[in-house]
Amino acid sequence: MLLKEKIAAQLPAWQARVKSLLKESGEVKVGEVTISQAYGGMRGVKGLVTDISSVDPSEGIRLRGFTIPELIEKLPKPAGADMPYVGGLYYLLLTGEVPTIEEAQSVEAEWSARSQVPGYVFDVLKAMPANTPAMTLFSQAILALQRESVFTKAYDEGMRKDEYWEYALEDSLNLTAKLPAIAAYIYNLSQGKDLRVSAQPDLDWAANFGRMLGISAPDFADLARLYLIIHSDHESGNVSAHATHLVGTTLSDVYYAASAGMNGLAGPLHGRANQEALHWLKEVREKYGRVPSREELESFAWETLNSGQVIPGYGHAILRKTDPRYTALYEFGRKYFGQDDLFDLAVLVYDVVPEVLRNQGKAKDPWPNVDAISGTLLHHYGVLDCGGSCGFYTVAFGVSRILGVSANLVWARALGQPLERPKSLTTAELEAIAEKARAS
Ligand code: AMX
Repeated sequence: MLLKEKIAAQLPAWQARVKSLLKESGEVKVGEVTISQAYGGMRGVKGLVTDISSVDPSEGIRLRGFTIPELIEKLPKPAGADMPYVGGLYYLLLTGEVPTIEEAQSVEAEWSARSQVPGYVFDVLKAMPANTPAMTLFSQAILALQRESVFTKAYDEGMRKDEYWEYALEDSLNLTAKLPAIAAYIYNLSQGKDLRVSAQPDLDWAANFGRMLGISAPDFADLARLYLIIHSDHESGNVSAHATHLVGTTLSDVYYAASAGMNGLAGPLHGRANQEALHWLKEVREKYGRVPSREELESFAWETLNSGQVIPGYGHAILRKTDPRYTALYEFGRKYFGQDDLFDLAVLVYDVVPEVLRNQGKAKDPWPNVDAISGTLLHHYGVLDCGGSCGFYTVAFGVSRILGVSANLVWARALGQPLERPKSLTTAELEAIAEKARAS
């Protein structure tokens, strides 16, 4: 398999690079941890490594060094499409090289060949009560598939350490290949339909996702490609990436680890913010019966803040400027949509809410993240969302995120990243450290 050959060829140089860095500079400090950081969600603690993506506070995401506009320009596209093959992005994440069209298509072909979802997975989902949250079903489906893990099977048979990554790669390919069909089944189930749609081999992974959701608008395949590219990775400290990595370090396989990551993505401060943001926009529209004036919107935003809630889709733990993923989706909507109430409202919110948040003076980042707008694009094409924790939109985010987090797992196993086990302290120990610092 092409991906395996590419990674195998790169691996000795990477292993030597990491070995020499650790040998020569292992004791060099990369930062200090303060008591605020220990108590404050470890913001800014530099304790993770990934070469797959990086997030600069002002510039936002780079995947293997490329910004989103660069990815759209450089990655190969299906004939007649405006947006690239997601298979090409996955190739880039895993190898660091921009693929040729044939290389991108080889990933798409791998996915197509591995896309059949075993019937028992659908049976598990179908057995759940009708109002089960979509993210619970998604995580359950991934966990149900765990019995297919070739990594765990090979481990049981005595696989060597230097073979771990090859089996992790097999698991990543096998799982990601099936995600569109699993997600679409969950979506259709939420609409009361027990529809098991198989992938169509002449369509790429993202176009298949659109087709399985039953969305026939021709531009939806391009939106799906863009959406599934931009949500794939956001360096390693975000909750879905970190949870996946953490679980993977125990040598739990890609299925166990990705399922854990999806449980983190389901939280309202993380991936579920995409649904929360859409609902917030719908509430605004419902209250005023139209797109409101700036003054009305400002007053609605203050009502939200004064009731102790966050404005979903705004703020970020790392970013300090508008999220480029927001910009990419905004530009897509501007290009493809005529008038669309919710999209237009999301754009007006961008004009009003940052100033409100600045005036409130709490959020370190008053700018929109990807979730402030992403729901309006899915909504535009008729992807239905039942709301709250039940909603499907976070599942769409998860389909993409597993590309990045599982690519990271492959490299974590390839570079022998060990069991993650930071040290915790008691409050009394922190007080003693503080006392000593005061005295000196
Ligand atoms: N609305 C209201 N208050 C906000 C806010 C927002 N959008 N963003 C931050 N704040 C508040 C925080 O709740 C915190 O309040 P507190 O002091 O009373 O606890 C204060 O501002 C300082 O927070 P921060 O340091 O700026 O942010 P953080 O790193 O602790 O949290 C995040 C980051 C994303 C959780 C936060 O900005 C937030 O809750 N945003 C809304 C939810 C959201 O959009 N999440 C999606 C993020 C992207 C993703 O993961 N998909």
